[in-house]
Order: sequence, then structure tokens, then C-alpha cells
Amino acid sequence: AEKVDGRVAVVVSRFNELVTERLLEGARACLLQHGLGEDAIDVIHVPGAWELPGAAQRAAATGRYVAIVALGCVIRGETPHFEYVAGESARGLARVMLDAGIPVGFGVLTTEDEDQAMARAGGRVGNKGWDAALSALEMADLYRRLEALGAGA
Ligand code: INI
Repeated sequence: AEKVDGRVAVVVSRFNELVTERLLEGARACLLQHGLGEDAIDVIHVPGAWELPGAAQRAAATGRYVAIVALGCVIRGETPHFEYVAGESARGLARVMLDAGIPVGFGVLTTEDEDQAMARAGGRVGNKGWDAALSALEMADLYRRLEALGAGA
């Protein structure tokens, strides 16, 4: 299991809030179960998935976090600009991850309808918020070990 010392920011969008609050529950449960204290988890809300990269970038720039978890839900059925919102959210988050050099767990659902979204937010297909948090922890641990290698430890 991963050993992570440090703080984690969970950036979560309010659009499709019924879904994203469940993703948040999953992510928080995962972080707590892996030994992070309540006080080591900062939850940052933004309006929609479009806003996730900007908030993640600012959070990373504080230097306060060993990892970021981004949570959102873009549903195709409800928006013709699905491709733009979902695509730019993913692209922006990938860029933050590489520019800032800290892991960004990707927990942005992109589905055809609300049923598929709910199934992945604590329903029959699991909770992608949990999965994104777990991946972020694994990567934070990996970065820490690689850094120790570089330092000759
Ligand atoms: N934001 C989402 O997170 N999910 C969506 O499905 C969505 N739709 O349907 O448009 C959405 N749009 C809002 C967008 O993320 C921004 O908040 C908005 O464009 C203001 O910048």
C-alpha cells in the first residue's frame, strides 16, 4: 500500500452535482482509508469541468500539495459542446500534471447519460472518485521514491 505524507487537494465541479458529490465521497473515503487525516485534505469547488484545470493549476502552484484529485461529470446528452468541455478539461489537467510535476488523479466522468454517470459514482460500476484518489496516492508515492533515488538515498 502507498505511504503518503502530505496534503492532497480535491478539486471538484458542481455541474451535475448529484454525481460529483458522490465522486467526492468516494475520493475522500479512499484518502482517509489510506491514512490521510481530515486536515490533510482540502476540497475546492468550481462551477464546471471547464474550470478544473485552472483551479488545479493554482492549487499546485501553492506548493502545498503532494497530489491533486480532479472530479467532474460531463454528460453528452445534455450538451452539444460536450467535446470541448470534456476535451479541454482532460487536456488542461494533463498539462497541469506535467507542468507542476505533481500527480493529478483524473476523475472526470464523460458519459452518454446520467445513468452511466451514476453507475460510476458509487453505483454498479464502482466509484471513479475513489479510483482517481487511489491513483493519485500511488503516483505521489512513486514520485517520492523516484525523488529519493535522484537524491542518492
Ligand atoms: N460542465 C460540466 O462539468 N459538465 C457538463 O456536462 C457541462 N455541460 O453540460 O455543459 C458543463 N458545462 C459548464 C462548463 O464546465 C463551464 O462551467 C461553463 O462553460 C462556464 O465556464
